[in-house]
Amino acid sequence: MMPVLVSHPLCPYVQRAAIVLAEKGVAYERRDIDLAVKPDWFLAVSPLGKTPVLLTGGAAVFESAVICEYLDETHAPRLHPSDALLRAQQRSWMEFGSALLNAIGAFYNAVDEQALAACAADIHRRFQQVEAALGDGPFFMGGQFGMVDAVFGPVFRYLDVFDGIADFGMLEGLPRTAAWRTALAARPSVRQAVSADYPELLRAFLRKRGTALSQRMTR
Ligand SMILES: N[C@@H](CCC(=O)N[C@@H](CS)C(=O)NCC(=O)O)C(=O)O
Repeated sequence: MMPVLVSHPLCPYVQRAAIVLAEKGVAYERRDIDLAVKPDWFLAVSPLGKTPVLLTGGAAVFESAVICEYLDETHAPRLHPSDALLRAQQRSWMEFGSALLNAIGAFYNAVDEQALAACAADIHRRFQQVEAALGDGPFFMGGQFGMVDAVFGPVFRYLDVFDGIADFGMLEGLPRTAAWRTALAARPSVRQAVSADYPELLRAFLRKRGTALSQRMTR
């Protein structure tokens, strides 16, 4: 039976799994759920009540990093390097990508302009750390697309929508990171990880939150 990726249309963690599945050419069914009204069948397979979950081989695998690692161990081509230390570094930067997603959440939930500016500066600082860790590209570890790339494709997708609202300077003075963002945006696996209406769905989500960013969108 085809694996099922239990998903939410806006979830960046789902996108990681979708990108890895696409890089490996694995056919799968994507099943979107409403996280505001979680169905019982979903709660039965998702102990933390979160997307993504991969239903495969009669089992449910939850947590996006675990799903990605499982897919990497079971389907070619490998996205992780064979060297243990390089692999550990990739995993470290995957964690960094998760922390960056939390910082992005803090940014779009900021209640006033002062907090919004502080969050934007925090994100810029984190991208400065990325800039220092990036090699010559086009991908995180060089020529080959890897697991850190799968994590950052969804991160940069937020910036595409933020850029349409205002220039928050998140990548200011960071040319390597900007080039990496461009390379990821062109990658077919990254492009197909969301539906065509993703930008509009994200804008609608952000507009409704009643935050400083929402106010910027209605000005
Ligand atoms: N650490 C989890 C995070 C997943 C996550 O936060 N998913 C969000 C949607 S993007 C979710 O399902 N939230 C619903 C909830 O927490 O009730 C992973 O990497 O899979």
